[in-house]
Amino acid sequence: MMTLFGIPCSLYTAKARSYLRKQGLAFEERSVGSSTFQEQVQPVVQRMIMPVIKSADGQIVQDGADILRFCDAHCSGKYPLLPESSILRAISYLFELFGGEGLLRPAMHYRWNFDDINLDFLRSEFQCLAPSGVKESDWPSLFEFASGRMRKAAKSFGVNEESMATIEASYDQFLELFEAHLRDHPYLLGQQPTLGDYALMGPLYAHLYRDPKPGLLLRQKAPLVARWVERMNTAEEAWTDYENASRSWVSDSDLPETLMALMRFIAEDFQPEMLAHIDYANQWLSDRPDLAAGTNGLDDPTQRYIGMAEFPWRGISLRTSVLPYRFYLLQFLQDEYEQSTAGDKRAIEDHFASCGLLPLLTSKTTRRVARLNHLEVWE
Ligand SMILES: N[C@@H](CCC(=O)N[C@@H](CS)C(=O)NCC(=O)O)C(=O)O
Repeated sequence: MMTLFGIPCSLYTAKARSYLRKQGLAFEERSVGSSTFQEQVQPVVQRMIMPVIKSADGQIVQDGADILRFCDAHCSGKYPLLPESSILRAISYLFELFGGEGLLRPAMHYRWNFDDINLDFLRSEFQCLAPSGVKESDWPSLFEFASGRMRKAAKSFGVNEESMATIEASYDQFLELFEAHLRDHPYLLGQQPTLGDYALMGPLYAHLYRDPKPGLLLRQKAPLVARWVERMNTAEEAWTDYENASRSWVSDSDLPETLMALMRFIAEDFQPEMLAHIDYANQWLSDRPDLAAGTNGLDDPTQRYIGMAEFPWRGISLRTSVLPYRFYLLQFLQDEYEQSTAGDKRAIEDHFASCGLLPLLTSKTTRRVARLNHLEVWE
């Protein structure tokens, strides 16, 4: 049987877990604190990171995006990972990028800035991280260490005193738009979950549904989103909210207005950050003309950030960590666009342009990002 290594409160593990469950694939979940992970998996993936899967025949795959693609190619799940329409595939890739990377600010803010409500829950959650054999009396100091790292990560994603109110307003807007979309469509693209849905499950399940503070907020403000989260974690289909809805893909020529509204949200909320990160990376790359292919260009090959970029965001200024991993995800969207037929290419351009997303189709880093031996590297 397959093993998924992660923990319940891990954002990126939620993407892989939801995919495995929805596909009806059998697996067991083990902690990254387990001796199996520490002895057999961590030496292979080279860092403490989740999710990781070990397939029934012993293959190890790290990274949410790679796990889903691996399973889509090698396991017989119920649904294809992506629809057939190249236009809808491009949209699904867009939501994979946004789902994993664009909701980090509300996910981190609502987890780490409400200690009076969340902290006891988080202390309990983080116990799953404790390596086997660690004494109970050592849990508090382990929690201090692990939560300290996460609070620092929150800052590096742009969560601070000045940005908090804007993060909350932006998240409210996202919830309103997703709630409106789910009134008529069980999933982002209609009848079946696809890549974009699984990626959205990262922040929406692991933090924003489960943590006490945002969990209440989600149920109060967007009950259909809360039920989508629940539906995304079951193998069986629950049509109770959709008895009269169409059981088909959304039209790829006449996209639902509610989906386009979500795409416009991505253009306003996330695209400026991506473009600033691409500019930063291109300057960084041009400063390193001799950077060897197959490396991350840093002293530590497991390091995930290359620096900090500043950009205007909803009337304030943010400085956030630049992760080459985001360019890796963006490449799937751009490759789909470039490799589609002339007609599909025009349609993708039209849809993206009408949502203000054209720059994301064409803005690139001067070198591509690949994953090699479970790490991000420059090609
Ligand atoms: N791009 C990676 C991101 C994985 C990731 O950041 N996982 C977090 C937990 S949600 C982690 O392992 N953090 C460990 C750490 O930073 O020490 C993926 O999708 O697998």
